[in-house]
Amino acid sequence: MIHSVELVTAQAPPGPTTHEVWLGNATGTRTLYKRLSDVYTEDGQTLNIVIVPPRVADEVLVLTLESPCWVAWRELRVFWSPAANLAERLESGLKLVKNVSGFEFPVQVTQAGDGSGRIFVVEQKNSVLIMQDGVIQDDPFLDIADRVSCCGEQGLLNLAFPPSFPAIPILYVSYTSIDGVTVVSRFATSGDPNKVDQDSGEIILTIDQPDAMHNGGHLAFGPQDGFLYIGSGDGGLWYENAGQEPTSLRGKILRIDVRDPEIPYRVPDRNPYSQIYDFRGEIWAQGIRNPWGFAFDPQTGDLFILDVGNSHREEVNFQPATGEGGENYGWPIMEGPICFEYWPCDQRVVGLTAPVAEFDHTQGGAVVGGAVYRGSGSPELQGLFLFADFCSGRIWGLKPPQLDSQNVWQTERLANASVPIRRVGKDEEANIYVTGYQDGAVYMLVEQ
Ligand SMILES: [Ca+2]
Repeated sequence: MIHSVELVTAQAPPGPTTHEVWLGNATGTRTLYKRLSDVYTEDGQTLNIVIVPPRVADEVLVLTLESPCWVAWRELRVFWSPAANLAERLESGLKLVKNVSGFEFPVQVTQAGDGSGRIFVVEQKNSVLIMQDGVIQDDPFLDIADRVSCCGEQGLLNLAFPPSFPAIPILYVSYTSIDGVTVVSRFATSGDPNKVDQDSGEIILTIDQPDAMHNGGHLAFGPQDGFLYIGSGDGGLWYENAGQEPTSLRGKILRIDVRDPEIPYRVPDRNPYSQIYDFRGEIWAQGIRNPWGFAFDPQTGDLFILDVGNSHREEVNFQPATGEGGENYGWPIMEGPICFEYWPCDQRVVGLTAPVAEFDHTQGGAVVGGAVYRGSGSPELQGLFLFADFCSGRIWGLKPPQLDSQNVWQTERLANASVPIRRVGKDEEANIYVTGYQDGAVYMLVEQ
């Protein structure tokens, strides 16, 4: 229950300003609470807004409409008292239960598909830990502190086990090198299946990064083709055009064949640009900004790609399993359905693939994920793509049209975490887990 909000202004020069305060009601809609018109404000001043009567709200949005030159907020203080658990107000019938805590900046939860029951948790700084029967094992599975730079958006970012694991005991990781370069490397397990041979690391692909932002880094093997898919961010320089640049590996989804251990990788013949001059053959799809996750439906082979937006829209993109690659998801020409203000947008009718779901920043600030639910415990989740918002901890399910009575894409909020969520993943039994980035916990999504 929110009962007051204080705004400490940063402003130059002093003068009249106009603001609106909007409140979210925890069911996905927000309403205008108050408009403050032509109030005289100056730098350092505190505006006090009393909410009478107090309201249940899960977000406060302050919209500044007029100012002499610029206004920002040194602080936004929200005063509240506990209300009923907001998560219980959702109709999904799901909740998050803390499974294990004690991780440091966990950025991925995954499994090897080898029947061992192990859950692998990637810590952003440099290591991968094993969770077995709800207990974190003392010895790390992998620790490559000697070659990883962290943190922010950099670090040890992802781990993927190919379909041939463990018959061929090779696995793949992506990380930011000491020099700030994105690296995809393969490692072998040692004689101990719970331990990677630290010296076996072999770099197979590097992507230069001009900036510390937008590294992407997600890895996954296609369930039908066995190829390694790599999510590559655009590098973080808004004035570049990496997402649309055919000779750049940044701002793309890449697809490579890593099955021959004698070579780093091979470009599959059927990649859309493998035979086209001036295109990098590794490119599977382009027009991506910062894919903080993508996931295949293990049953259909369909691919869901998340893309973190700039200042307007968060996206979920979709490629059916029958697709042949070459999609252009728009960035930086478009941000979701909106023309990006810094690039000419007259191409928008030509060849761009729009997201199947998108959110403004009152709903979510950075989409992360994800996993397609194919478990047996929750029939209502069957075939849904589950993903989350890093900033608010909201977790959504995206239902494809063929599962919807109105034959349209539907998004439903399934649960609210109380902490930022950095990844959605699953174990071998297809149970869904999320990683709490700040509290270092792994949570399981369960029926109420
Ligand atoms: Ca897009």
